[in-house]
Amino acid sequence: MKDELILKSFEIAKERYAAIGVDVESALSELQEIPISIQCWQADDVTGFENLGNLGGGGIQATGNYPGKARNIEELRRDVEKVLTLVAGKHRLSLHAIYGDFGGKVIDRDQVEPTHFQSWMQWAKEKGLKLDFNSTSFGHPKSGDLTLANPNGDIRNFWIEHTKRCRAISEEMGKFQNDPCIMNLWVHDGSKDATVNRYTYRQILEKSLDDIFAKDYKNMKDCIEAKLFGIALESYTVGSYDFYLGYGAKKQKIVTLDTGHFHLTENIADKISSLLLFTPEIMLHVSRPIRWDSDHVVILNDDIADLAKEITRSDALNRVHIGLDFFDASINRIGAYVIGIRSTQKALLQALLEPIAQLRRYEANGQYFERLALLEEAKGLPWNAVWDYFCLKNNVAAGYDYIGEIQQYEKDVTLKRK
Ligand code: RNT
Ligand code: ZN
Repeated sequence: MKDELILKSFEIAKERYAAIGVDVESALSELQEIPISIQCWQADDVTGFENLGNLGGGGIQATGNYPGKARNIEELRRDVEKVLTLVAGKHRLSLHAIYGDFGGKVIDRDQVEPTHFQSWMQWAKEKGLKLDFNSTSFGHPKSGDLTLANPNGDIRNFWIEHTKRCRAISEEMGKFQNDPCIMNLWVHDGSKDATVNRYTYRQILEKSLDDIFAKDYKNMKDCIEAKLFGIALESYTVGSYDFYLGYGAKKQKIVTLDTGHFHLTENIADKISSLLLFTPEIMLHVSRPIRWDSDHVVILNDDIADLAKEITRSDALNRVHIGLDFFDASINRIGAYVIGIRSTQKALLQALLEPIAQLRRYEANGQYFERLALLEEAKGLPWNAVWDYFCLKNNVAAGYDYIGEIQQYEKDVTLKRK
């Protein structure tokens, strides 16, 4: 796209927004500072680099076999570096425990240590990235249907040990990067068919969590992620939303809202303002469920637009961590990342450009026709001209210019991976 055209459109957009009381420059500087926590697992279809052989399962599944997935740490880093050249802003990378630098050795999950992530920390520092972390309960011989909620003490303790170690790793990451590492805890625990022990498993999970969280850390933050159901675990999920909301409110832990983990018509955006009142912060896993928790690439749809607006309307950008959680193995994976990250940023930009002062005046006056009319008209304001300018200013491809760059990378790099 021609710079001149972007600049011209931007000047007009700025005037249009100013007329409705919106300061475009301050929206831009806010957007510049919002980090997106990028999920490492889109690059390799959630396989990881353990030398145990990922068994899959655990209620999740990447579908598709598009060529060129990252097969090792070097390839994954290179892909992420490419992605970063196509998105503006300073971001974070979210690692799962199975992505450690195990140097060809077999390191079981109850043996993971900060040293296995040393090279990640170093690399991230060089790239200006901060790291986040996740314990990994799936894809392991001991995963089964129950991990932290397992009545079998041997299996349960194995996973408790794993999760404790993941917290210690997160603490080291946080210390190293001088910024708290956000550690997400999600376990698939549940039952395919009717269970008569709902209470028992939840009681066990609560105990396991208490044990895991017993140690206080300064450089990491804990998040707990609920889910409606997993594949082959359709009837019951131990860590349901009620469970983690209750636990989070009681123990002041961050609840992770994954946009694919609710009934499809449930409004996730509406949860923001409630959680902010009762839990310290919020972690988001932005995803796009199609008919189920399918983890499609995030696009700029109403769900994401509403979610972003609820964050800015609550003035909570500093209390909501925005992470992505999609993994589509059926399309170019670099492209998947770039679309998902940029769409999330677009939603945030739209939210930052909302003529909120005027909308609130209307509402205070009981002028509901006017409020609805402005909400509708705001959708058509030239936010996209502001977006293109944001890209230009950050020296990344504006508009659809990134398509060609990704095609080139595919030709030069990913298609050569056989
Ligand atoms: C699964 C959860 C979880 C995972 C990642 C890989 O349904 O959303 O967050 O997707 O940890
Ligand atoms: Zn998730």
